[in-house]
Amino acid sequence: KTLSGQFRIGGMTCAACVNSVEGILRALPGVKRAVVALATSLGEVEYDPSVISKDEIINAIEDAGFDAVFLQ
Ligand code: 9UX
Repeated sequence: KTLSGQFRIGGMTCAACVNSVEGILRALPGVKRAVVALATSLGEVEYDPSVISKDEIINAIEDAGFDAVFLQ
């Protein structure tokens, strides 16, 4: 099973931030795909909910010093 989630990320001010957040997300177990856009501050992940939860994804981003809120 794969779910798709979109979230808004605060605190990204350059392209290296985007690469950093994408790298963090893609390294998480259960995350199959992650794309982050600097212009819109939006991220989209496809993940396996039996491996990782939305809260764990949010926490990983916040642990790296960014803000994150799931939209759906
Ligand atoms: Mo750019 Mo992001 O110099 O934390 S990497 S602002």
